[in-house]
Amino acid sequence: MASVPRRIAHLDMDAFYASVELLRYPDLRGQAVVIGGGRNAIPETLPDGSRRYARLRDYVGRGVVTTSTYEARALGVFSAMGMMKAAKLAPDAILLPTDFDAYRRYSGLFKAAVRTFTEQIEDRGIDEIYIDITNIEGEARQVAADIKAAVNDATGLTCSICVAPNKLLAKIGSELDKPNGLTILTPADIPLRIWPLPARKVNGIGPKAAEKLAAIGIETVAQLAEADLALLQTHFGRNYAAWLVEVAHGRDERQVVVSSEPKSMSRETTFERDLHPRGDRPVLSEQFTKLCMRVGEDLRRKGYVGRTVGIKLRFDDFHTVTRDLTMTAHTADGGDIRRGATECLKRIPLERRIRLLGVRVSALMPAAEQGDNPAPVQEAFRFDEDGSEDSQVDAHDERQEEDDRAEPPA
Ligand code: TTP
Ligand code: MG
Ligand code: MG
Repeated sequence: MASVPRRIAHLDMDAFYASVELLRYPDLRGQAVVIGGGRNAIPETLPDGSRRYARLRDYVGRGVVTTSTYEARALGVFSAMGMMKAAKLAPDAILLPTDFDAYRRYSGLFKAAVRTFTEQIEDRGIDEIYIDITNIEGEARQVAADIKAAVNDATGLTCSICVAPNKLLAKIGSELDKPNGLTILTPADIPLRIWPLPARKVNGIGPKAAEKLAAIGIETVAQLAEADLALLQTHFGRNYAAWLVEVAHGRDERQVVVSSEPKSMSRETTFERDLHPRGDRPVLSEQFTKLCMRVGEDLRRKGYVGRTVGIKLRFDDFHTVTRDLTMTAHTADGGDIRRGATECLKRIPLERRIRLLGVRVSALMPAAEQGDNPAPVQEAFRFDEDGSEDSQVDAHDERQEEDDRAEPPA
């Protein structure tokens, strides 16, 4: 049975962090702006209401540029460049601090806007996704235009989209007409639009492989497409050589992998020595607060809010008890989580030393889908049977040990 040709879109936000900042500082539109400063790059509001911005030339330190506006790129300033080096190229560029919470929020907003078209979305990071639009009715160009409009309505930001027969081409294509690009690639476009590109534009050909390719005279995708398979095999091994030939011809069968939503997020800690519920109360209380705050940070970093707070206690005899409480509204606030967790804690008789303490928030939803809900108020308590076993951790749980701190996503 002949299968329907797939239509895979890759969407990538334009100058993402910088564009989010311009929503907040619209007076900077059209200027060279660089994101990556610390606290001392926070703009100063003058008595007359105008703002004074930090300039790149005043920057001292070892920071790197996270991103820059297209105006700054025209001066040679790009992501990952050292800020001092960037200052030499664009001394008058405006410098702003990074605000990951804001970028995460807008990331959630644009993804939620795309989800109104389809659930067939693969999350590829803070500002990009693959979308399988095969089953969305309409011309590819129209579907892409509709998605771009929905993203713009939800965020005020522009993105670039390429629709292609597979992920490989869609990813390459979304860069071709940036910013605000809308690109359609068919197999017939490969010689004209893909082959002239440097080989490193292919996702999966990293700087090292590109260097090795250059050493054997292969700079462009076209040269790769013409290369002798045996030659590639001697330099790259059978598998990678075979893959190189496939990608040079724009072939890729990978499916869009729909990202599963986490069911809960939790933090737990096992104490170095078992703690006494009264004698060690100050330490316990401090650890308890810390866990609640950490879970709140995890939720905010990943862009979720949750409605059910749970705690877990393991005693020195390894007996484990859990309790949870559902609140009236979703939250990602450490203080709210602590209040809920404290209610849970009150329901556990503390008669033995404590070995482990854990805090979990479940009943999650993306923060972007939360309206302006009122602060959560406790509504009802739900108690597990006394002496219940450690609750099963769901396969999708974003579970992290206390000392295993994840870095913010790049
Ligand atoms: P990109 O999508 O690579 O870049 P961009 O959105 O800024 O610009 P473009 O229009 O070319 O897509 O990365 C998304 C965000 O990730 C970017 O705004 C900042 C951050 N980032 C870093 O922090 N360090 C980096 O080295 C890169 C490349 C990006
Ligand atoms: Mg981008
Ligand atoms: Mg990107």
